[in-house]
Amino acid sequence: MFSKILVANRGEIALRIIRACKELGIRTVAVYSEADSNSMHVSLADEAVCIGPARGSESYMNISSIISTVEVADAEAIHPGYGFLAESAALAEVCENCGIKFIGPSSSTMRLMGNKIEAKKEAEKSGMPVLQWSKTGVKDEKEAMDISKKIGFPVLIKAAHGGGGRGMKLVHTQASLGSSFHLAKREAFSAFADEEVFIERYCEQPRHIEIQIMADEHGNIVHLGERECSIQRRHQKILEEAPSMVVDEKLRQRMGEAAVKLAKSIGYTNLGTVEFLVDKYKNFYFMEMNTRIQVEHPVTEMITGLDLLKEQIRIAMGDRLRIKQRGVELEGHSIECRINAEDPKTFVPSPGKITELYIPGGPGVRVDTAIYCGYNVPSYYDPLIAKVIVHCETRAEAITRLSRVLEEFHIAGVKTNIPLLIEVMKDHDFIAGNVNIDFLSRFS
Ligand code: MV4
Repeated sequence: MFSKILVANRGEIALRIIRACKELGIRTVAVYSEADSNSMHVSLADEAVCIGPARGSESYMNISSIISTVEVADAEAIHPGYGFLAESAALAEVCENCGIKFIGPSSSTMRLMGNKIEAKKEAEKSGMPVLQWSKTGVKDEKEAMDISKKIGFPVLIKAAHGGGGRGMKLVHTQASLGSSFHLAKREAFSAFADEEVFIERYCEQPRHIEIQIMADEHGNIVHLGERECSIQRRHQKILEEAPSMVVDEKLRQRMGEAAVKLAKSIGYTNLGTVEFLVDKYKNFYFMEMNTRIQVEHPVTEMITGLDLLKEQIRIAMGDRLRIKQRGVELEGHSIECRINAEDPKTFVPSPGKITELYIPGGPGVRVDTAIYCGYNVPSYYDPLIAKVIVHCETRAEAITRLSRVLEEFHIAGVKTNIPLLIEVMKDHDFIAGNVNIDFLSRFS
Protein backbone atom coordinates (compact mmCIF):
# COMPACT_ATOMS: atom_id res chain seq x y z
CA MET A 1 0.00 0.00 0.00
CA PHE A 2 1.32 3.46 -0.83
CA SER A 3 1.13 5.87 2.08
CA LYS A 4 1.84 9.03 0.07
CA ILE A 5 1.49 9.97 -3.61
CA LEU A 6 2.77 13.08 -5.36
CA VAL A 7 0.21 14.55 -7.76
CA ALA A 8 2.15 15.99 -10.70
CA ASN A 9 -0.69 18.01 -12.16
CA ARG A 10 -3.20 20.82 -11.57
CA GLY A 11 -6.86 21.63 -12.21
CA GLU A 12 -9.71 19.15 -12.23
CA ILE A 13 -7.52 16.08 -12.81
CA ALA A 14 -5.37 16.91 -9.79
CA LEU A 15 -8.56 17.00 -7.69
CA ARG A 16 -9.74 13.74 -9.23
CA ILE A 17 -6.45 12.07 -8.21
CA ILE A 18 -6.42 13.63 -4.72
CA ARG A 19 -10.01 12.46 -4.09
CA ALA A 20 -9.21 8.88 -5.18
CA CYS A 21 -6.18 8.87 -2.86
CA LYS A 22 -8.21 10.20 0.10
CA GLU A 23 -10.78 7.45 -0.36
CA LEU A 24 -7.99 4.85 -0.47
CA GLY A 25 -6.43 6.26 2.70
CA ILE A 26 -3.36 7.58 0.89
CA ARG A 27 -1.87 10.99 1.70
CA THR A 28 -1.13 13.41 -1.14
CA VAL A 29 1.50 15.99 -1.99
CA ALA A 30 0.46 18.64 -4.48
CA VAL A 31 2.97 20.57 -6.54
CA TYR A 32 2.06 23.98 -7.88
CA SER A 33 3.42 26.85 -9.91
CA GLU A 34 3.63 30.49 -8.84
CA ALA A 35 0.39 31.12 -10.78
CA ASP A 36 -1.48 28.42 -8.85
CA SER A 37 -1.07 29.32 -5.16
CA ASN A 38 -4.84 29.90 -4.93
CA SER A 39 -5.75 26.70 -6.76
CA MET A 40 -8.00 24.04 -5.27
CA HIS A 41 -5.46 21.23 -5.63
CA VAL A 42 -3.16 23.15 -3.27
CA SER A 43 -5.85 23.36 -0.58
CA LEU A 44 -7.23 19.83 -0.98
CA ALA A 45 -3.91 17.98 -0.84
CA ASP A 46 -2.32 17.14 2.53
CA GLU A 47 0.84 19.03 1.58
CA ALA A 48 1.75 21.38 -1.24
CA VAL A 49 5.10 22.47 -2.62
CA CYS A 50 5.70 25.35 -5.01
CA ILE A 51 7.96 24.01 -7.76
CA GLY A 52 8.51 26.96 -10.06
CA PRO A 53 7.28 29.79 -12.26
CA ALA A 54 3.88 29.95 -13.94
CA ARG A 55 4.97 28.49 -17.24
CA GLY A 56 4.28 24.77 -17.34
CA SER A 57 7.68 24.01 -18.85
CA GLU A 58 9.32 25.53 -15.75
CA SER A 59 7.05 23.91 -13.14
CA TYR A 60 4.62 21.07 -13.93
CA MET A 61 6.99 19.73 -16.58
CA ASN A 62 10.20 20.15 -14.61
CA ILE A 63 11.31 16.59 -13.90
CA SER A 64 14.09 17.48 -11.44
CA SER A 65 11.82 19.71 -9.31
CA ILE A 66 9.22 16.98 -9.18
CA ILE A 67 11.71 14.26 -8.26
CA SER A 68 13.24 16.49 -5.53
CA THR A 69 9.77 17.09 -4.13
CA VAL A 70 9.08 13.34 -4.02
CA GLU A 71 12.31 12.88 -2.06
CA VAL A 72 11.78 15.78 0.35
CA ALA A 73 8.12 14.91 0.99
CA ASP A 74 8.95 11.21 1.26
CA ALA A 75 6.30 10.09 -1.25
CA GLU A 76 6.43 6.63 -2.84
CA ALA A 77 4.69 7.26 -6.13
CA ILE A 78 3.87 9.91 -8.74
CA HIS A 79 0.53 10.24 -10.50
CA PRO A 80 1.03 12.33 -13.66
CA GLY A 81 -2.65 12.77 -14.65
CA TYR A 82 -3.00 13.82 -18.32
CA GLY A 83 -1.01 16.44 -20.24
CA PHE A 84 2.26 17.82 -18.81
CA LEU A 85 4.50 14.79 -18.02
CA ALA A 86 1.83 12.10 -18.40
CA GLU A 87 3.52 10.61 -21.46
CA SER A 88 7.09 11.38 -20.53
CA ALA A 89 9.08 8.15 -20.83
CA ALA A 90 11.96 10.20 -19.38
CA LEU A 91 10.08 10.82 -16.11
CA ALA A 92 8.97 7.17 -15.93
CA GLU A 93 12.59 6.08 -16.44
CA VAL A 94 13.95 8.41 -13.75
CA CYS A 95 11.30 7.01 -11.40
CA GLU A 96 12.31 3.43 -12.21
CA ASN A 97 15.94 4.28 -11.46
CA CYS A 98 15.12 6.08 -8.20
CA GLY A 99 12.74 3.51 -6.72
CA ILE A 100 9.71 5.78 -7.18
CA LYS A 101 6.56 4.17 -8.59
CA PHE A 102 5.31 5.99 -11.70
CA ILE A 103 1.57 5.36 -11.89
CA GLY A 104 1.39 4.26 -15.51
CA PRO A 105 3.07 1.73 -17.79
CA SER A 106 6.83 1.08 -17.91
CA SER A 107 9.12 3.69 -19.46
CA SER A 108 10.00 1.28 -22.30
CA THR A 109 6.31 0.77 -23.18
CA MET A 110 5.75 4.53 -23.09
CA ARG A 111 8.74 5.10 -25.37
CA LEU A 112 7.55 2.39 -27.77
CA MET A 113 4.00 3.78 -28.06
CA GLY A 114 5.32 7.35 -28.21
CA ASN A 115 6.95 6.50 -31.53
CA LYS A 116 4.00 6.24 -33.92
CA ILE A 117 5.99 4.12 -36.40
CA GLU A 118 6.97 1.59 -33.73
CA ALA A 119 3.44 1.69 -32.30
CA LYS A 120 1.96 0.91 -35.69
CA LYS A 121 4.44 -1.91 -36.27
CA GLU A 122 3.48 -3.42 -32.91
CA ALA A 123 -0.23 -3.03 -33.69
CA GLU A 124 0.20 -4.73 -37.06
CA LYS A 125 2.28 -7.51 -35.49
CA SER A 126 -0.48 -8.19 -32.95
CA GLY A 127 -2.98 -8.71 -35.79
CA MET A 128 -4.66 -5.31 -35.51
CA PRO A 129 -6.15 -3.84 -38.71
CA VAL A 130 -4.09 -0.84 -39.91
CA LEU A 131 -4.45 1.49 -42.89
CA GLN A 132 -2.02 0.72 -45.69
CA TRP A 133 1.27 2.48 -44.93
CA SER A 134 4.97 2.86 -45.61
CA LYS A 135 5.87 0.18 -42.97
CA THR A 136 8.80 2.30 -41.84
CA GLY A 137 10.08 5.89 -41.83
CA VAL A 138 10.26 7.54 -45.26
CA LYS A 139 13.72 8.94 -45.97
CA ASP A 140 13.56 10.86 -49.26
CA GLU A 141 11.23 12.25 -51.88
CA LYS A 142 11.66 9.35 -54.26
CA GLU A 143 10.72 6.84 -51.59
CA ALA A 144 7.75 9.05 -50.64
CA MET A 145 6.57 9.05 -54.29
CA ASP A 146 6.97 5.30 -54.75
CA ILE A 147 5.04 4.46 -51.62
CA SER A 148 2.33 7.09 -52.24
CA LYS A 149 1.71 5.77 -55.76
CA LYS A 150 1.40 2.28 -54.36
CA ILE A 151 -1.04 3.38 -51.66
CA GLY A 152 -2.94 5.73 -53.97
CA PHE A 153 -3.73 9.42 -53.38
CA PRO A 154 -4.79 11.10 -51.18
CA VAL A 155 -2.20 10.10 -48.59
CA LEU A 156 -1.35 11.48 -45.16
CA ILE A 157 2.18 12.25 -44.06
CA LYS A 158 2.53 11.90 -40.31
CA ALA A 159 5.37 12.65 -37.90
CA ALA A 160 6.84 9.61 -36.13
CA HIS A 161 6.82 11.54 -32.87
CA GLY A 162 3.60 13.41 -33.63
CA GLY A 163 0.26 12.32 -32.32
CA GLY A 164 -2.67 14.48 -31.45
CA GLY A 165 -2.64 15.60 -35.08
CA ARG A 166 0.44 17.79 -34.94
CA GLY A 167 2.68 17.63 -38.00
CA MET A 168 0.20 15.93 -40.36
CA LYS A 169 0.08 16.76 -44.07
CA LEU A 170 -2.71 15.70 -46.41
CA VAL A 171 -1.49 15.21 -49.97
CA HIS A 172 -3.99 14.97 -52.84
CA THR A 173 -1.72 14.80 -55.90
CA GLN A 174 1.68 13.62 -57.07
CA ALA A 175 2.52 17.22 -57.97
CA SER A 176 2.22 18.45 -54.37
CA LEU A 177 3.90 15.46 -52.71
CA GLY A 178 7.46 16.81 -52.84
CA SER A 179 6.77 20.13 -51.15
CA SER A 180 4.44 18.59 -48.56
CA PHE A 181 7.03 15.94 -47.76
CA HIS A 182 9.74 18.52 -47.05
CA LEU A 183 7.32 20.74 -45.12
CA ALA A 184 6.18 17.78 -43.01
CA LYS A 185 9.79 16.90 -42.17
CA ARG A 186 10.66 20.49 -41.26
CA GLU A 187 7.56 20.83 -39.08
CA ALA A 188 8.26 17.48 -37.42
CA PHE A 189 11.79 18.60 -36.64
CA SER A 190 10.80 21.92 -35.13
CA ALA A 191 7.95 20.42 -33.09
CA PHE A 192 9.49 17.12 -31.96
CA ALA A 193 13.24 17.52 -32.60
CA ASP A 194 12.99 14.54 -34.94
CA GLU A 195 12.24 14.81 -38.64
CA GLU A 196 11.14 11.23 -39.18
CA VAL A 197 7.81 10.87 -41.00
CA PHE A 198 5.74 8.01 -42.41
CA ILE A 199 3.00 7.81 -45.01
CA GLU A 200 -0.45 6.33 -44.66
CA ARG A 201 -3.63 5.90 -46.69
CA TYR A 202 -6.10 8.70 -45.95
CA CYS A 203 -9.35 7.67 -44.33
CA GLU A 204 -12.19 10.05 -45.25
CA GLN A 205 -14.59 11.49 -42.70
CA PRO A 206 -13.85 8.88 -40.07
CA ARG A 207 -15.13 8.64 -36.53
CA HIS A 208 -12.68 8.63 -33.67
CA ILE A 209 -13.55 5.74 -31.38
CA GLU A 210 -11.28 4.49 -28.62
CA ILE A 211 -11.14 1.44 -26.38
CA GLN A 212 -10.24 1.71 -22.69
CA ILE A 213 -8.06 -1.09 -21.42
CA MET A 214 -6.95 -2.01 -17.92
CA ALA A 215 -3.96 -4.30 -17.30
CA ASP A 216 -2.45 -5.44 -14.01
CA GLU A 217 1.20 -6.37 -13.45
CA HIS A 218 0.37 -10.10 -13.47
CA GLY A 219 -0.71 -10.41 -17.09
CA ASN A 220 -4.47 -9.89 -16.64
CA ILE A 221 -6.05 -7.50 -19.14
CA VAL A 222 -9.63 -6.40 -19.73
CA HIS A 223 -11.23 -3.80 -21.98
CA LEU A 224 -13.99 -1.49 -20.76
CA GLY A 225 -15.75 -0.82 -24.04
CA GLU A 226 -15.48 2.21 -26.28
CA ARG A 227 -15.80 5.96 -26.18
CA GLU A 228 -17.06 7.96 -29.16
CA CYS A 229 -14.82 11.03 -29.40
CA SER A 230 -15.49 12.39 -32.88
CA ILE A 231 -16.72 15.79 -31.75
CA GLN A 232 -13.52 17.79 -31.62
CA ARG A 233 -11.96 20.94 -32.99
CA ARG A 234 -8.28 21.12 -33.89
CA HIS A 235 -7.72 17.81 -32.10
CA GLN A 236 -9.28 19.12 -28.89
CA LYS A 237 -12.24 16.94 -28.03
CA ILE A 238 -15.20 18.83 -26.60
CA LEU A 239 -17.76 16.06 -26.25
CA GLU A 240 -17.34 12.35 -25.61
CA GLU A 241 -19.83 9.58 -25.04
CA ALA A 242 -20.07 5.92 -24.16
CA PRO A 243 -21.22 3.71 -25.69
CA SER A 244 -20.88 4.80 -29.34
CA MET A 245 -24.05 4.87 -31.46
CA VAL A 246 -22.36 2.83 -34.21
CA VAL A 247 -20.71 0.13 -32.11
CA ASP A 248 -22.84 -2.95 -31.58
CA GLU A 249 -21.93 -5.80 -29.24
CA LYS A 250 -20.14 -7.72 -31.98
CA LEU A 251 -18.00 -4.76 -33.13
CA ARG A 252 -17.26 -3.89 -29.48
CA GLN A 253 -16.01 -7.39 -28.93
CA ARG A 254 -13.80 -7.29 -32.04
CA MET A 255 -12.32 -3.87 -31.22
CA GLY A 256 -11.93 -4.80 -27.56
CA GLU A 257 -10.21 -8.07 -28.36
CA ALA A 258 -7.86 -6.33 -30.80
CA ALA A 259 -6.95 -3.76 -28.12
CA VAL A 260 -6.37 -6.44 -25.47
CA LYS A 261 -4.24 -8.48 -27.90
CA LEU A 262 -2.03 -5.48 -28.61
CA ALA A 263 -1.71 -4.74 -24.89
CA LYS A 264 -0.76 -8.39 -24.22
CA SER A 265 1.79 -8.49 -26.99
CA ILE A 266 3.66 -5.42 -25.70
CA GLY A 267 3.38 -6.39 -22.02
CA TYR A 268 1.28 -3.32 -21.28
CA THR A 269 0.46 -2.48 -17.66
CA ASN A 270 -1.90 0.02 -15.98
CA LEU A 271 -4.65 1.92 -17.83
CA GLY A 272 -4.38 2.70 -21.51
CA THR A 273 -6.45 3.67 -24.51
CA VAL A 274 -6.25 2.31 -28.02
CA GLU A 275 -7.51 4.88 -30.53
CA PHE A 276 -9.17 3.82 -33.76
CA LEU A 277 -10.39 5.47 -36.92
CA VAL A 278 -13.73 3.98 -37.96
CA ASP A 279 -14.88 4.52 -41.54
CA LYS A 280 -18.45 4.74 -42.83
CA TYR A 281 -18.52 0.97 -43.45
CA LYS A 282 -17.57 0.46 -39.78
CA ASN A 283 -14.11 -0.83 -40.65
CA PHE A 284 -11.78 0.05 -37.80
CA TYR A 285 -8.09 0.85 -38.03
CA PHE A 286 -5.46 1.36 -35.34
CA MET A 287 -4.48 5.03 -34.96
CA GLU A 288 -2.38 5.28 -31.80
CA MET A 289 -2.20 4.22 -28.17
CA ASN A 290 -2.39 6.61 -25.23
CA THR A 291 -0.45 5.50 -22.19
CA ARG A 292 -2.24 7.74 -19.66
CA ILE A 293 -5.59 8.30 -17.98
CA GLN A 294 -7.59 10.48 -20.37
CA VAL A 295 -9.74 13.58 -19.92
CA GLU A 296 -12.80 11.60 -21.04
CA HIS A 297 -12.35 8.66 -18.62
CA PRO A 298 -15.52 9.58 -16.63
CA VAL A 299 -17.93 8.34 -19.33
CA THR A 300 -16.37 4.89 -19.00
CA GLU A 301 -16.59 5.14 -15.20
CA MET A 302 -20.28 5.99 -15.42
CA ILE A 303 -21.27 3.04 -17.60
CA THR A 304 -19.00 0.46 -15.94
CA GLY A 305 -19.39 1.60 -12.33
CA LEU A 306 -15.60 1.43 -11.90
CA ASP A 307 -13.35 4.12 -10.40
CA LEU A 308 -10.53 4.24 -12.93
CA LEU A 309 -8.25 6.40 -10.79
CA LYS A 310 -8.47 3.93 -7.90
CA GLU A 311 -7.88 1.07 -10.35
CA GLN A 312 -4.73 2.82 -11.64
CA ILE A 313 -3.39 3.20 -8.12
CA ARG A 314 -4.25 -0.38 -7.11
CA ILE A 315 -2.56 -1.73 -10.24
CA ALA A 316 0.56 0.36 -9.50
CA MET A 317 0.62 -1.14 -5.98
CA GLY A 318 0.78 -4.60 -7.56
CA ASP A 319 -2.83 -5.64 -6.94
CA ARG A 320 -4.53 -8.04 -9.31
CA LEU A 321 -7.54 -6.90 -11.34
CA ARG A 322 -10.69 -7.61 -9.36
CA ILE A 323 -12.78 -8.04 -12.49
CA LYS A 324 -12.69 -10.44 -15.44
CA GLN A 325 -13.84 -9.60 -18.96
CA ARG A 326 -17.21 -11.31 -18.49
CA GLY A 327 -17.70 -9.26 -15.31
CA VAL A 328 -17.50 -6.00 -17.27
CA GLU A 329 -21.07 -4.81 -17.78
CA LEU A 330 -21.94 -1.62 -19.61
CA GLU A 331 -25.00 0.10 -18.24
CA GLY A 332 -26.86 3.04 -19.73
CA HIS A 333 -25.42 5.96 -21.65
CA SER A 334 -23.01 8.66 -20.55
CA ILE A 335 -22.00 11.94 -22.20
CA GLU A 336 -19.25 14.30 -21.12
CA CYS A 337 -18.74 17.82 -22.38
CA ARG A 338 -15.77 20.04 -21.73
CA ILE A 339 -16.36 23.60 -20.59
CA ASN A 340 -13.50 25.81 -21.73
CA ALA A 341 -12.79 29.40 -20.71
CA GLU A 342 -12.84 30.69 -24.28
CA ASP A 343 -14.88 32.78 -26.67
CA PRO A 344 -17.60 30.46 -28.06
CA LYS A 345 -17.33 32.02 -31.53
CA THR A 346 -13.60 32.63 -32.00
CA PHE A 347 -12.28 29.93 -29.62
CA VAL A 348 -9.79 32.49 -28.26
CA PRO A 349 -8.95 31.69 -24.61
CA SER A 350 -10.70 33.86 -22.01
CA PRO A 351 -8.73 33.76 -18.76
CA GLY A 352 -9.66 35.95 -15.77
CA LYS A 353 -11.51 36.08 -12.48
CA ILE A 354 -14.70 34.07 -12.01
CA THR A 355 -17.09 36.57 -10.44
CA GLU A 356 -20.28 34.49 -10.32
CA LEU A 357 -20.67 30.74 -10.36
CA TYR A 358 -23.55 28.32 -10.12
CA ILE A 359 -22.76 24.64 -10.65
CA PRO A 360 -25.90 22.57 -11.30
CA GLY A 361 -26.54 19.04 -10.10
CA GLY A 362 -29.37 16.55 -9.80
CA PRO A 363 -29.60 12.81 -10.43
CA GLY A 364 -27.08 11.36 -12.89
CA VAL A 365 -25.02 14.56 -13.01
CA ARG A 366 -21.31 14.80 -12.23
CA VAL A 367 -19.21 17.94 -12.53
CA ASP A 368 -15.43 17.57 -12.37
CA THR A 369 -13.90 20.99 -11.84
CA ALA A 370 -11.37 22.92 -9.77
CA ILE A 371 -12.94 26.38 -10.15
CA TYR A 372 -14.77 28.39 -7.48
CA CYS A 373 -16.30 31.83 -7.24
CA GLY A 374 -13.44 34.34 -7.00
CA TYR A 375 -10.92 31.99 -8.65
CA ASN A 376 -8.67 33.52 -11.24
CA VAL A 377 -8.33 31.30 -14.35
CA PRO A 378 -4.66 31.67 -15.31
CA SER A 379 -3.69 32.25 -18.92
CA TYR A 380 -0.75 29.84 -18.79
CA TYR A 381 -2.55 26.51 -19.07
CA ASP A 382 -5.23 24.61 -20.94
CA PRO A 383 -8.58 26.49 -21.03
CA LEU A 384 -10.51 23.46 -19.68
CA ILE A 385 -12.29 24.63 -16.50
CA ALA A 386 -14.97 21.98 -15.98
CA LYS A 387 -16.28 18.69 -17.28
CA VAL A 388 -19.98 17.98 -17.10
CA ILE A 389 -20.84 14.29 -17.19
CA VAL A 390 -24.34 12.87 -17.28
CA HIS A 391 -25.48 9.27 -16.99
CA CYS A 392 -28.92 8.03 -18.04
CA GLU A 393 -30.57 4.85 -19.24
CA THR A 394 -30.72 5.98 -22.85
CA ARG A 395 -28.82 8.37 -25.12
CA ALA A 396 -31.94 10.48 -25.71
CA GLU A 397 -32.33 11.01 -21.96
CA ALA A 398 -28.64 11.82 -21.62
CA ILE A 399 -28.95 14.55 -24.26
CA THR A 400 -32.02 16.03 -22.54
CA ARG A 401 -30.26 15.95 -19.17
CA LEU A 402 -27.05 17.50 -20.48
CA SER A 403 -29.06 20.30 -22.17
CA ARG A 404 -30.82 20.96 -18.87
CA VAL A 405 -27.54 21.09 -16.94
CA LEU A 406 -25.85 23.37 -19.50
CA GLU A 407 -28.83 25.76 -19.38
CA GLU A 408 -28.57 25.91 -15.56
CA PHE A 409 -24.79 26.37 -15.49
CA HIS A 410 -23.89 29.98 -14.77
CA ILE A 411 -20.38 31.42 -14.97
CA ALA A 412 -19.56 35.13 -15.10
CA GLY A 413 -16.19 36.82 -15.43
CA VAL A 414 -14.82 34.56 -18.14
CA LYS A 415 -16.40 33.61 -21.46
CA THR A 416 -17.12 29.93 -21.98
CA ASN A 417 -18.09 27.57 -24.79
CA ILE A 418 -21.38 26.67 -23.04
CA PRO A 419 -23.45 28.37 -25.80
CA LEU A 420 -21.72 26.18 -28.41
CA LEU A 421 -22.35 23.03 -26.35
CA ILE A 422 -26.05 23.96 -26.05
CA GLU A 423 -26.19 24.34 -29.85
CA VAL A 424 -24.64 20.90 -30.30
CA MET A 425 -27.33 19.36 -28.04
CA LYS A 426 -30.00 20.75 -30.42
CA ASP A 427 -28.27 19.65 -33.62
CA HIS A 428 -30.25 17.09 -35.64
CA ASP A 429 -27.18 15.19 -36.81
CA PHE A 430 -25.87 15.00 -33.25
CA ILE A 431 -29.25 13.82 -31.98
CA ALA A 432 -29.30 11.17 -34.72
CA GLY A 433 -25.77 10.09 -33.74
CA ASN A 434 -24.62 11.13 -37.18
CA VAL A 435 -21.14 12.47 -36.37
CA ASN A 436 -17.59 12.27 -37.67
CA ILE A 437 -14.38 14.22 -37.06
CA ASP A 438 -15.62 17.09 -39.29
CA PHE A 439 -18.84 17.58 -37.30
CA LEU A 440 -17.81 20.80 -35.53
CA SER A 441 -16.62 22.60 -38.67
CA ARG A 442 -20.30 23.49 -39.27
CA PHE A 443 -20.35 25.50 -36.04
CA SER A 444 -17.62 28.04 -36.81
C1 MV4 B 1 -5.81 10.07 -39.85
C2 MV4 B 1 -6.98 10.62 -40.42
C3 MV4 B 1 -7.41 10.11 -41.62
N1 MV4 B 1 -6.72 9.13 -42.22
N2 MV4 B 1 -5.17 9.09 -40.48
C4 MV4 B 1 -5.47 13.09 -36.19
C5 MV4 B 1 -4.78 12.89 -34.90
C6 MV4 B 1 -3.82 11.81 -35.11
N3 MV4 B 1 -3.88 10.94 -34.00
C7 MV4 B 1 -4.22 11.13 -36.35
N4 MV4 B 1 -5.29 11.90 -36.91
C8 MV4 B 1 -5.90 11.52 -38.04
N5 MV4 B 1 -5.31 10.51 -38.71
C9 MV4 B 1 -5.61 8.64 -41.65
N6 MV4 B 1 -4.93 7.69 -42.26
C10 MV4 B 1 -7.61 11.66 -39.74
C11 MV4 B 1 -7.06 12.13 -38.56
C12 MV4 B 1 -7.77 13.21 -37.94
C13 MV4 B 1 -8.47 13.04 -36.74
C14 MV4 B 1 -8.52 11.83 -36.07
C15 MV4 B 1 -9.20 11.71 -34.88
C16 MV4 B 1 -9.86 12.78 -34.35
C17 MV4 B 1 -9.84 13.98 -34.97
C18 MV4 B 1 -9.16 14.14 -36.18
C19 MV4 B 1 -9.15 15.37 -36.82
C20 MV4 B 1 -8.47 15.52 -37.99
C21 MV4 B 1 -7.77 14.45 -38.54
